[in-house]
Amino acid sequence: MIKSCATIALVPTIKSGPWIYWNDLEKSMAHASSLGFDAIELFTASSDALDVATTKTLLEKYQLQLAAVGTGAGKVLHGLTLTDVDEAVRKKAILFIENMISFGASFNAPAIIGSMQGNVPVGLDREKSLQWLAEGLNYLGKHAASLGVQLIYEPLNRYETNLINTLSDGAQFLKTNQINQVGLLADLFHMNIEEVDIAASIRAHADFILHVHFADSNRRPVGYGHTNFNEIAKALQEINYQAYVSAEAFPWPSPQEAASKTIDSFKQLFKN
Ligand code: LER
Ligand code: MN
Repeated sequence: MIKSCATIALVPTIKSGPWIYWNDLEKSMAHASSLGFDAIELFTASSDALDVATTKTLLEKYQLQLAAVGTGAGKVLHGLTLTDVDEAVRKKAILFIENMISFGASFNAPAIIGSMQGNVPVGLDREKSLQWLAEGLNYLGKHAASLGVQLIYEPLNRYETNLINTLSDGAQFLKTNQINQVGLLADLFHMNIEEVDIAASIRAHADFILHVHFADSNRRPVGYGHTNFNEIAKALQEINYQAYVSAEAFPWPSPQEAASKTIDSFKQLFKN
């Protein structure tokens, strides 16, 4: 069964971005739970931003799963990426993500590597950046596997990275570099910009997709843009996708209405 999820941003210094709920963990969980969401996805400042035992108690109280943890704060707050030209920065990026993987593993939740992949800097050989990315993902994938969790790599649109923008390039990259313990994230907002046919790409890369970010063409909640979701939902059902569609969308027009629109669209599309 495909499961519903809403994102919660818990980094007070970050004031805007594509997350449904903001800053108050318990209030956000109570609201998501009251709407019938299956899970939450967390965006935290670091691996020790939340106490594991307290978070487990809240998940239990509100009958929610932790679907995934984002690692992007490593870049936004500290400028860390896996492809920085400075080896010391790459090492710090790996450690940041490694700790985040361990935090997620306490809940059996995978970590997501999106913006922490970085970019090929102007003037640098693209192959060098891809080699650093492969080394980082390989090492981190093994760490995740040793803790019994998946690791999720996310192709982003061209305005956020010049490394890998499509599921096809992502799958090819993982195969070529024999990065066997890492799968892909299908973010429907990025895919709306980069893919020729979103549903066809989902079908073609079924074996790689571990997580879906659920947002409309304009990154508003599903139903507030012009993406045609019927074909996409059909494709996810056809490939027997069993994980989360997680609303990583702007809190528009408000967090509560964004959550509500998301769950209505989810129910309509997946009828479960
Ligand atoms: C960033 O645009 C994004 O989609 C995130 O999930 C990656 O950190
Ligand atoms: Mn995303």
